[in-house]
Amino acid sequence: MTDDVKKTRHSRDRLRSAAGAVAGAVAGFAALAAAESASVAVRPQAGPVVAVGGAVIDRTPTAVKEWAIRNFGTDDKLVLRIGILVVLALCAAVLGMAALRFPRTAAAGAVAFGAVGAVVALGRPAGDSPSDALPSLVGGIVGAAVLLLLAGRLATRAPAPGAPEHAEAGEDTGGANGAERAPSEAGARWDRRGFVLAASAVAAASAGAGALGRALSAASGSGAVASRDRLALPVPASPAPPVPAGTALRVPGVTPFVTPNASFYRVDTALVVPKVDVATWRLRLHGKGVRRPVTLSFDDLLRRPAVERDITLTCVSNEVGGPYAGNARWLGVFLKDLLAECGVEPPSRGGPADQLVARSVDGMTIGTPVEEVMDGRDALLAFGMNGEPLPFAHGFPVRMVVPGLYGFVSACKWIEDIELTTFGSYDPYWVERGWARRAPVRTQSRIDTPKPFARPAAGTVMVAGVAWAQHRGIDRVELRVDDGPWRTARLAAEDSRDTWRQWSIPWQATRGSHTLTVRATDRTGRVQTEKRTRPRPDGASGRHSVVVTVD
Ligand SMILES: Nc1nc2c(c(=O)[nH]1)N[C@H]1C(S)=C(S)[C@@H](COP(=O)(O)O)O[C@H]1N2
Ligand SMILES: [Mo]
Repeated sequence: MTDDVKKTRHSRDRLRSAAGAVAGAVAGFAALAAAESASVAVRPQAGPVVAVGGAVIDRTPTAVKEWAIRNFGTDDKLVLRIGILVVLALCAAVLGMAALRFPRTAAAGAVAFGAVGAVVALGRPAGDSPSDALPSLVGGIVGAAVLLLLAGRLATRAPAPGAPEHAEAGEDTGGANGAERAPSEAGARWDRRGFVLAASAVAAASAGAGALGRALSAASGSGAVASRDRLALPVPASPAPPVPAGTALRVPGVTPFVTPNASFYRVDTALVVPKVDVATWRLRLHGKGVRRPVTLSFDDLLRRPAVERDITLTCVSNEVGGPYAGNARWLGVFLKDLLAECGVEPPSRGGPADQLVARSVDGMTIGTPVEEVMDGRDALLAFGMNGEPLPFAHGFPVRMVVPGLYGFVSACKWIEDIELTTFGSYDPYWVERGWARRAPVRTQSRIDTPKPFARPAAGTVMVAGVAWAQHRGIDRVELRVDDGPWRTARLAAEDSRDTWRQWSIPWQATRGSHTLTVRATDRTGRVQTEKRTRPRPDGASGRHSVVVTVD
């Protein structure tokens, strides 16, 4: 054999391996399109990407989760999805190359992948219906079929005696439905044109199925969407006290006093936002010391006096100076009244339950101290947010909001169950992952303007931001420039002790680089600590600093 012929064969083999990888990728794409379309018929959460993604989220070590939130912020879910797709594509390519030699084994591998997805989907919260296994199984089978089909196009056949060695295209190689084939033999040929045609056809069909699936899934939540559109919010029997004049300072760049729904931060573990139809929604209240357990419909809630309150919500994962805080006008009903009607007593009056565990339709569990919920603060079962029904992303139709507690111990979205229990006998989701059982909001203050590394001109620079210490209230905010003295900022009027306060202070900026540091004092007289801690387990502490260069 001449060197030239060897080289030709070698490159032909390489081309065939590459085609194998492409076959795998196409099969993977087809599998995914089939599975995701099938999930429309079952439920969106049963799709393999969402199911596996959810399982990954639940099993990710907290340190990695914190790192992801720090680096990707609310894009973390997108990054996770892309990561899953990349891993899937790599595995598919490997299966495709394996299919060159062992088509049936590779096809079995594809089915096994589907089976793994099915098991994961069944293990997801609310994945108790066997139909949740369907999308992944369909995907696995479609993937296997496509793999066999394309491997057939790639199968080689020894040249007929006397046939020209380099004839490659235009022959029918007969498919891979025969025995496992031998590897590329000397002078072996494969059906290049047939492969390209088949692969393109499958890819096009998958893209079509994927697009159709997307369109259908957009339509599938339409019952819930319509129920939200139809919802007329009740007029509050107890309206929010009028917001005093002067809660909003006129300083460009300061965080607005009320956070519009569209820009309200979102933190949750849901890869697909649950879309619950109000008509079928129920809330069950039961457990230790509940003398009269109830199951309420949305209409039952509407029959109770509606309460409207301004409450600032903050996330325990927020780093010092971070964005996970928002202030909204919530509309709902008092949770304490409902509990009292069901015969619940707080622990201070002898009630046997000290923890209230809220469960959501997506299986989240959030534990809140019964004492705090019943101590007179405005703990709400909320259905309205800034004058509209809760947005789906923020918990439609009903969520909890408790002033003074971080969201992970109080603000269950898409709530469907409340169980009275004890801290000793049950650890909810975040506690199992190393977060605190009890977590009152820490006093925090943030510099919104100037931004880090801004280059303001020398002269008067307005420094401004917000400070919060929900349910205690903010009494003072001070700013320090470099190592200078603390100077008291002007505080905007207080709406309530459950809301944040804007602050501002003019600074005579001189040329050069300067560090601005802020600290707040709450109504108990405690100055925000300078001790820096990470968010875990019960909220970041420390003071926010911003470095600017004055030109
Ligand atoms: N069902 C459900 N509720 C949830 C969560 C979640 O992951 N799932 N996250 C909690 C956390 S950590 C916070 S800070 C708040 C955030 O509420 P938001 O997304 O409306 O701002 O929701 C809480 N309620
Ligand atoms: Mo949170």
